[in-house]
Amino acid sequence: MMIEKCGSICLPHMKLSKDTAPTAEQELMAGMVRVNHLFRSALKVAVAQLEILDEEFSTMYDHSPIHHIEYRLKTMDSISEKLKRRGYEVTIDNIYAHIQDVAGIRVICNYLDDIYYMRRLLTRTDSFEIIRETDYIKNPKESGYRSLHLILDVPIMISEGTLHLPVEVQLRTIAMDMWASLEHELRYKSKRHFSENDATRLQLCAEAIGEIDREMQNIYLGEEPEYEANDDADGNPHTITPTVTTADPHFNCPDPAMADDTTDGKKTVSLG
Ligand code: 0O2
Repeated sequence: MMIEKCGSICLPHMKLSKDTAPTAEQELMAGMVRVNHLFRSALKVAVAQLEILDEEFSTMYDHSPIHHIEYRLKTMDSISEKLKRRGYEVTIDNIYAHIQDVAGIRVICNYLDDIYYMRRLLTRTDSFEIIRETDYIKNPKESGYRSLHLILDVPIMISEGTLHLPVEVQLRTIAMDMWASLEHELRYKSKRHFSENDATRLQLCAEAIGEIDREMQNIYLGEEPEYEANDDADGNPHTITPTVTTADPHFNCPDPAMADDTTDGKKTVSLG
């Protein structure tokens, strides 16, 4: 399932006078049309590749790592707001220099391992290089947020030649996606007051979801549970006891490259 969340803008829709020199504002608007077009193109290329993989798994194999894909172009208002929030002037150069999530894709995976499997598939050829990687699964954000964020370098072919643009890919499980979407709704969209207590409860929900993700993975792989139900001292069969203690309490990473990752989970690969 594909969900595109944003429409396009184009030059003919803008009232640019042919007789007078364009104002700075008109130049900015024309530049933004180009930004929109170029990042839309990069988004299409990356999404097309993901669709190809998704189709291959659905038609050729029993299991597809992809549950569904969503994608969006950041709105110009949102780009301007982010630049200002970071202390930059709203210029076309600053968009290219400082905003790496103009084009964004969310890949919702079935199981934890699928996330790292998709990462390997996306980056094992020369097509897409990882510019920046932040692993919020190994190192969740303070809010409890979990996802693997990749900024990919995506080449597009335009009339002037090949252009390389960043595309943000957020990889997460269905459960992580449920949490992120409801947390966002509660924190920013809901009219009710968002309290410190709400934040703490959401952190606990995120931890519980992390455990559920690991257990679902173990069930799928036919592995022993990390927890087992025991009778408690009074004979009530509700106590949950850990059966496995791993060095990494968050996730047993299947990718050797990831296992060698930096301790804070943030890996930056220079474009050179
Ligand atoms: P949208 O509409 O999803 O694009 P920034 O924090 O944006 O200044 P950076 O490096 O992009 O800088 O931040 P980060 O945290 O690595 O990634 C930002 C995106 O991750 C957000 O996008 C969200 O999609 C997601 N995200 C990060 N933290 C949380 C969180 O605590 N809760 C939820 N629900 N999502 C989170 P945008 O830009 O906010 O919006």
